[in-house]
Amino acid sequence: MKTMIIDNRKVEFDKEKNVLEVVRKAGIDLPTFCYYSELSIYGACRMCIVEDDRGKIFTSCSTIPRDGMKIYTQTPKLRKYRKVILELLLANHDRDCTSCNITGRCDLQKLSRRFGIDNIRFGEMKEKLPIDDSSHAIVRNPNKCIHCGDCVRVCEEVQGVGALSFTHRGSNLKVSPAFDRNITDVNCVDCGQCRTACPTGAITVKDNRDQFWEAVQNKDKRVVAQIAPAVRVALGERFGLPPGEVTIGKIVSALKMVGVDEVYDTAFAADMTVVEESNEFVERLSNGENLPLFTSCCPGWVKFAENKYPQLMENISSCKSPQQMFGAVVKEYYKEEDNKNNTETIMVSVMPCTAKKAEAAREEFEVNGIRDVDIVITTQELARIIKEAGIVFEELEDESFDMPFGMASGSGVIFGATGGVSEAVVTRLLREKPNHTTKDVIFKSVRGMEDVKEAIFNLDDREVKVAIVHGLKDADELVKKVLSGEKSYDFVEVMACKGGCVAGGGQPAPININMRKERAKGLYKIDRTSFIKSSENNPLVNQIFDELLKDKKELIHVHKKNLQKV
Ligand code: HC0
Ligand code: SF4
Repeated sequence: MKTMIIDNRKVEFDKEKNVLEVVRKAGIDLPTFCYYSELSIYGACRMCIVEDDRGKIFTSCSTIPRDGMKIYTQTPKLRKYRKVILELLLANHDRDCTSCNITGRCDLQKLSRRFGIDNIRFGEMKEKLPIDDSSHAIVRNPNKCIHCGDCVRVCEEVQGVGALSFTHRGSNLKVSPAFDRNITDVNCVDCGQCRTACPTGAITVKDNRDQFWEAVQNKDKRVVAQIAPAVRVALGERFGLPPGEVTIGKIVSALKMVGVDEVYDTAFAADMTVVEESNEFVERLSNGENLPLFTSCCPGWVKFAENKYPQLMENISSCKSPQQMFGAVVKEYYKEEDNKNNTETIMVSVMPCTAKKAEAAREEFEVNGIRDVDIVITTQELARIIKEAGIVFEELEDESFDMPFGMASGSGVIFGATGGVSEAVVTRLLREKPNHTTKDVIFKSVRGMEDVKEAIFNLDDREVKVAIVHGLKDADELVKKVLSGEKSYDFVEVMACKGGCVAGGGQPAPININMRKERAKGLYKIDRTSFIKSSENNPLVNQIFDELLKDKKELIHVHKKNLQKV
């Protein structure tokens, strides 16, 4: 085992890829703005500097650890340098902290407190730059940017989109879309992954809390909420609970307390999607058309495909995503009553995803002037609503979902983790053909965090090949292989964010691999203990198909028009 001496203590190391990781292993929280273990090393913020025994100062994130190395993490020189870096950053930073969207969670604010920056000796900020709030998903405030480049690298290296880059030079350096355009005028897919990496308030989630409060406080409106699968395993983190802790009963209680009339589970609509999408899949398998079938439930992926692969539009399932299906069904369910009583039903979605805000706003999700979904709030916004209302979340009693849409299968819940949609569809198809009992093998191959997963099963003596990919850069590579004929599949599940919705752009952040795994584990735990295992065994879903949707299947389908191409 190799060793280093850190602050006069011997520390063993093995596979740590840089000095910073060894220091952190030794239990010392070295500050950084621009270090993410999953991204390339940029070494720009210089907060992670250390000093060696000859007085040389260097960045620990970009230095490979060597056996016998002797370093110090807290010396008078290091302390002085870190304070100057912070002062310089603050001098160029819009310091309206009291009204900042992420006050209390901002790394610049936290480190300024930690290093005791009580006054800033350097001049005032230059003129303020315009805020870009053109997107439904995110808001960019360049006045709060510290040029760490985290958003640029996530968008390029993980998502393969490259919507953001460094522009201009010297003191005019900034991060923005090319030619200073608005984010909506470039190929951004609204995934919000840049926001999960941003250490300050330079990129934040678009805030729809005001619309939420207006709706719940209007007595003429019936406010119906749906809660997405992944919210229940992450919201607790904002209240001190560990990632993966299931808090769904408390979430229902909290929504009721703030005035929501009816609370349902998006997993119910995920069950509907499983039934409808597997019918569509079996039909395509039998006529051999438009294969592979690509899933349609992730709006970040759908927009990415529209921008880059318009030729795939016929391959993407025509099923609406569960969010939109649920909205359409609830609005239809209450249509007559609302018309008779001159009332209005408002559908609020609580989602882990920023792209769901943009999805809900798309032109095609409106039937006869009625939108499927009216307001989308993220896990983050719900946490703030709960805090604003003064609710002590940790102490809430559990409440159950309302009826008639309050029952979901375990299959519907695992949609929130990568591989979940495929597992649910395969479960359904195999249940109908009980002779093909290779289930265990298949399910092991669809779960987990590998970048691309594959599963093969037999259906009516036909071999069916499934691929699962998460993170758009990996999805892009897989699509290229499919289009070139290098790979051949029948069913492809794509989720834009690494890990699936559990790591969506609206979840508590920053998000690391351990959090993704723990949140996914929480969903699988619900599946294990759920009363209904498979979507087609959900009696309420069957009733909706037999009655409400009997001659109205078009309500849960969408024909993409390639509207958003840039
Ligand atoms: Fe997901 Fe969904 S699983 S996309 O990740 O399909 O956001 O959690 O709600 O719509 O159900 C997000 C999560 C959803 C939808 C479902 C799907
Ligand atoms: Fe890139 Fe996603 Fe951020 Fe858009 S929302 S800039 S696609 S990371």
